[in-house]
Amino acid sequence: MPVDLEFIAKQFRVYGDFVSARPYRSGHINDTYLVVLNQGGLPVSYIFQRINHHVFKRPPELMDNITRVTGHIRAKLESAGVEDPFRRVLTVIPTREQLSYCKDKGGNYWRAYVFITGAHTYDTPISNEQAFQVAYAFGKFQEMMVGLPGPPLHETIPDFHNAPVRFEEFRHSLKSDRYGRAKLAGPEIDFLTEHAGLFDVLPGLVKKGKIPVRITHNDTKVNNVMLDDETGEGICVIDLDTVMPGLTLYDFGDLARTTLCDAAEDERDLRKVEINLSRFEAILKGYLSAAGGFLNKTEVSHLPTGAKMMTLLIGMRFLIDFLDGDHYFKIQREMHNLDRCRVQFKLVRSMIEQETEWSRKQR
Ligand code: ADP
Ligand code: GN1
Ligand code: MG
Repeated sequence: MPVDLEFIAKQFRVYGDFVSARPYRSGHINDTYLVVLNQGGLPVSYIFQRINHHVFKRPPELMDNITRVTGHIRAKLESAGVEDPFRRVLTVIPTREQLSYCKDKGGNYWRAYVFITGAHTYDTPISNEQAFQVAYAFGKFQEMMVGLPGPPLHETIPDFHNAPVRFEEFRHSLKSDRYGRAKLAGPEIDFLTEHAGLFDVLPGLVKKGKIPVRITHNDTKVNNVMLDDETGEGICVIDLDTVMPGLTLYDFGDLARTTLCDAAEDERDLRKVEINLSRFEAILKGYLSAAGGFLNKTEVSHLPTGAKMMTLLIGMRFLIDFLDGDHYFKIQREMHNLDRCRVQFKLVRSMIEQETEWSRKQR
């Protein structure tokens, strides 16, 4: 069904005549559009997103989380006297009925955000400084979540980073092999099986009370921080669908996965997939200078475990989707999910090789 963004836009409290709408830098799950309205001769941009309700089964709960989280950050920015709070936190635009989302005739859920001007996201960092900025922004975000008042946030995807549960999913997919694809992924299946012990480390530490469950972002890809075009500063953490209870090490891990190497997540030339030691130093510095004040000792000493575990986990999720016939992550070509999986597993290998050096940097 074609998307009628002019109609969708009318449901929200935005003013002006509809000018245009186009798909805008979408990730693997939701659909993002840039909508332009004419406000008294001035073109004004907005971000509209269709929430994937097959993945996020309860969009109203998800939007409740986002409203609370963004409201909390905004209050903090305002009380600190920050000049441009509209660029430093997502602003949810309400509908005419004062809801944070609307539902279209096809049963799709939509939301609208103020467009953050003068800043961009990058799919891979182009410098250590950018990596530092992204790490710092996610660290600050976690720090701000420490004092979030009210009841626990909704779990928007149950067991999202529960690696042992995900590993069971993998075993199930492998066993049923519905698309006959397991034969194409022999080395990846072996690699995962060999390294699956990594998945038990963090749950073990939680059980022993050594690391706490906190409120975390859970999708800390490098392209989920907007960097200011002029200063390069990481000004706004976006993509808040998975903000919920989690481990800080998940966030550091996904941050490491997407910043330590300049190759794309789906790079086919695996020779390009090597992690960069000076990047590790940059994210360590950025993350700890923001989050070091509240993390406990075990969290800090297990940052490398977080990096390996999350990279292996995301690689496994790509592999599961490949085995299951590519129904979860959007793909642009055949074997896309297997290519993505290969990159993640190569990253894990490279992380293991560099671990001794990492520990030196951590001291
Ligand atoms: P996805 O879940 O698909 O990754 P995001 O929420 O990260 O969706 O948005 C996709 C891209 O759209 C981002 O990487 C960013 O470049 C851009 N974007 C998202 N929200 C805004 C905003 N409020 N202002 C400007 N650009 C935005
Ligand atoms: C998905 O939507 P996007 O592209 O930001 C996925 C993340 C994965 C990521 C891998 C809800 O994120 O968990 O780490 O792809 N989001 C969901 O690139 O599954
Ligand atoms: Mg994103």
